[in-house]
Amino acid sequence: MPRLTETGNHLFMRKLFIFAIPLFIHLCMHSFCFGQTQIEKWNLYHPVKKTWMEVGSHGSVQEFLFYAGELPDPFYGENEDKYTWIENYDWVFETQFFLTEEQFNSPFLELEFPGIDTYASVYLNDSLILEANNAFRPYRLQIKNIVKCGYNQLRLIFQSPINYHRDAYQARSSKLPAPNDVGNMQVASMSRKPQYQFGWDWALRMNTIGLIKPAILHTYSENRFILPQVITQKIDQNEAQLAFRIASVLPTRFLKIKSNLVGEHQLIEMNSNNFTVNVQLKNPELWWPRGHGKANLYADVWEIYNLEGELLQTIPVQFGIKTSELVQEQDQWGTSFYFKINGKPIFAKGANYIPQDVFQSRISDASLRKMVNEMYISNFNMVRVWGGGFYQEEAFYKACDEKGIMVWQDFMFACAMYPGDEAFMHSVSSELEYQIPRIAAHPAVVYFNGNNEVDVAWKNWGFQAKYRIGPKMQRQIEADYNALFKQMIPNYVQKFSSIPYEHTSPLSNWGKDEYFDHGTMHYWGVWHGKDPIEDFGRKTGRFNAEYGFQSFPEFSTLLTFSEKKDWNLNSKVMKHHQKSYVGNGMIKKHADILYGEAKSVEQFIYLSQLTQAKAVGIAIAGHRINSPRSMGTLYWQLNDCWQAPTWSSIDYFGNWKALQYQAQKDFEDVAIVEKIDKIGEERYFLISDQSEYFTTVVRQTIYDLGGKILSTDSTEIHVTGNWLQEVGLICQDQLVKSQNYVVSFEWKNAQNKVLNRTFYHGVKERNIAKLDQVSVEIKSIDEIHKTARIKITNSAFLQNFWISSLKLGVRFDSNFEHLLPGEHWIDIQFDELPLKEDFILHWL
Ligand code: BMA
Repeated sequence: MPRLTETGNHLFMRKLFIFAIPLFIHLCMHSFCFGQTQIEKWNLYHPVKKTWMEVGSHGSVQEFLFYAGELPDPFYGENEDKYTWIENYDWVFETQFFLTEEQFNSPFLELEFPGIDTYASVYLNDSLILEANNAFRPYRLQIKNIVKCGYNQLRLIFQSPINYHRDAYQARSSKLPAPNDVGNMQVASMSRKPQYQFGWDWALRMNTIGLIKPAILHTYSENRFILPQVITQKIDQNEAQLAFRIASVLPTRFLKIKSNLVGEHQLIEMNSNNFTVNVQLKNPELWWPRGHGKANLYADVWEIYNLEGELLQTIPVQFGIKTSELVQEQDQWGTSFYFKINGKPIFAKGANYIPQDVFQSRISDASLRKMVNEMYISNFNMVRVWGGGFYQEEAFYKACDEKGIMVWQDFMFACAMYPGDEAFMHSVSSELEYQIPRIAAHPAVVYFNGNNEVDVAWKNWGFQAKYRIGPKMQRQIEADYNALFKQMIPNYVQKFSSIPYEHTSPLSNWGKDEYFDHGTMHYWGVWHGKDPIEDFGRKTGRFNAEYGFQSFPEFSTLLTFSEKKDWNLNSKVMKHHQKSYVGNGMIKKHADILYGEAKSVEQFIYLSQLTQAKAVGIAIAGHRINSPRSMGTLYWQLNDCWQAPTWSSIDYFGNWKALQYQAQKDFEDVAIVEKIDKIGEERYFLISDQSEYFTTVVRQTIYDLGGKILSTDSTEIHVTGNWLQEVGLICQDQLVKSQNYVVSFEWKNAQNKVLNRTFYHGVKERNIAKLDQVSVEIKSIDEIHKTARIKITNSAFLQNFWISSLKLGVRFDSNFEHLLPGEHWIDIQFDELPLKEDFILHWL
C-alpha cells in the first residue's frame, strides 16, 4: 500500500480549508439530539503525477481526472482506452473534518459511508477503522473514541480493484467464468462491484474507484434508527395484517413505537438490531400497479422510544399495502409464471433497466424520477432492475411507488460463476441485510430474483470446457451456487420481506420449442441465434423477461462521440462503440430484409430504429395475444449508460427511439396491436389487460395514399370483465387488398379515453415523397414553458415520418407516424429552442 510522501502531505496541509459544512437537520428535542454533517471536499493523491488535487464530496477517480482536464471525455471516440490504466493503481483520498465542542461531546459519533467503490482501507487520525470491500452496502463506524475536538484527519487508501484479487485469482487452479469481463484477469465475479464496470455488450469498461456518495458524520445521544419498513402479511376483507419494522445502528433492547396511524406498540426483537411488531389496519386502501387501480400510499410518522420512555427518534414513513404472489403451477401448457397482486393476476408490461450512467455518482434523483416517468407515460406497469448494475436509489423506488410501476428486483449477480468462500459469503450477507429491507419497504417491489443468467450460463454456455473446469471444481461451483442463490439469499428474503423469490432468470432456456412452456424466458434466438424476425411473435415464453434487438441512437447523440466522417459501420469509432460480438451486421441483415439496403449511413441509422421497433413490436404483440398462457413482456433494454448502438429504446440523452413511441402504443391497457406471422401478412387485435367489463366501438378507416377514404367500418367489441384478453380481429375490405393503403383505428379504453393508431400496408412499389413535398414550420413558441408546435405540411404520403433535432434536449410528443397528405402537428418540449435547420427528417 502506498504511503503518503512528505511533499504530498505538506501540500495537502496547505490546501486545507473548511472541510465540514453542516448540512441537513440539527434536531434537539427532549432527550434526543441529532446532527448530520456531510463531508464536502476531499483531496485526491495522483499516484503517477505524485500531486494532490482537490475534489468534491463524491465521485470516482475517473470523473475527477476528466473534470480536471487531465483526460478527455471517456465516451468520445476511442477515449475509453485512455482510462484503462487507472484501475491498476492505488489512489488515496484524504480530508479533514472539524468537530465542534458540541459535536465532540455528543454521546455517539458515527461516520457513515453510504457507498465506497470498493477496496478501501480507512484511517481516522492514523488508526485503521475499516477495510471496505463491497460497493453494494453502506459502512457505519462508531468513532467516538478516535476523534479529537477540532480537526480530524480521514484517509482512504483505495487499492486497485484488479490487484486486490490478483493473488487469489492466480492461486485458483481453474478460473471462475466471467465472460463479460474484458480484462486480462477476469476477476469480476470475485468482486462485489457492479459487474458491468468490467465490460458488457452495451457498455465500455470503466472500473471506477472512489466514493459513490458523500460520507456523513452523525451525532446522537443514544441510538440511530434506519430502514423503516412495513410488510404486508395478509389482507383480509376489511383489515390488513402488517409488520412494522425498524433497524437500529447500535444494538439495543426494549423499544416502543408510536405511529400516527396505528398508535403505540412494544417492538419485538428479531435480533439486537432489528425490531418488529404486528399491527392491524382497518379498511386498508391498497396499492395497485398502474392500470389496475390507484397506487395508494400511506404517510405515517413513527416515534421510537427507549425503555425509559424517552423519545429517541422521529421518522417519517411512506408505505403501501399490497401482497405479491408468484404463481408457478403445472397447467395445460406447462409451468406458469405470473404475479398476483392483491390476489389479482396481472399481465406485466415493461422493460429491463440498466444503470443510467457509467458514473453512478452523477446520476441525479431528478433523472431517476424522469426515467420512471418515461415508463409511466409509456404505459409500463413493470420494470426489471437488472442484476449486472447496482441496486437502485431511493428516488427510483419511490417514483415507482408513486407511479404504480411494479419492480422486479434482481440481486447484483450476472452471467458469471460466483465464489462461495466464507469471506465472499460474509460480504454478500452484509449487503443483503441492508438491501432487502430497504428495497422491500417499497410497495412497488413485487419480486426478488437471485441472478441474471447465471444458471442458464452454467448449463448452456460451455463454461466447463472453455475454462477447463474439472468434475471436482464443477461440483464445488454448483455447491457454491446452491449455497448462495438457493439458501442464503432466499433465507434473507424471507426474513426481511414477504416478497416472492426465485434463484435465477431465465428459468428456461430458448434452445428448444418445449422450453417456451415453462417459467421465465430470455429469448435471444434472433439476435444471438439465427432465427427469423417473425420468431419474436411465435416463440413466446410464459413470462418473457428479456428479448430485444439493437439500433443506433439518433444524430445529435452520435455527434457527442463522433464526427460525421466516423459515421460508417466499419470506422474505428463506430466499431469501438459496438460492444456486442454479434455486431452491426445483424442490424443490417434484418434492416435489409425489411426495408432494402440503405442509401446512406443516415438512412441506415433511421432504418436500424425501424427494424428494432418492428422486431420488438412483433414480440410484444405475440406475448399479449398469447395471454393468459404468457403473462409478462419485458423487452431488453430500456436505457443506456453511454452513447452506443445498443438494444435500448431510450438513448443516453433521453431521446426516444422509434421503439419507445411504439412500445407506448403496444402497451396501452386497451390496445390495438399488429400481429405479424409473416412479414406482409399483418392482422390486428384489440387486446385488453383490464378487469373492467366494458364495450367499445372500434372504428376502422382505410385510406389510399392520397388520403381518399376507401372504406370505413365499425365493430362493437365487448371487453370481458376479467384478465383474459378479448381479441377482436378486424377484417380488411377485400377491395383494398391489391393496393397500398393506410388503416386507422379509433377506439376507447375502459375510462372512455379515445385512442387511435395508424398502420401502413405496402403491397406494391410506390414513389417515395420528394424533399420539396414536405415542409416544417415552428409555431406557438412558448419560451417560458419551453414548448412549441411543429407543423408538417406534406403533399405526398410519408411512411414512418421521423423528425429529430440536432440540438440535444428536444422531445416530440409523437414520431415515426404515417402521414397522409395534409397538415400535421407535433408538440415539442425543449431545453433550448431548436431552429428549423436543426431538424432532420426521414421517411420511407
Ligand atoms: C441479456 C442480458 C445482458 C445482455 C443482453 C444482450 O441476456 O442479461 O446480459 O446485455 O442479454 O446480449
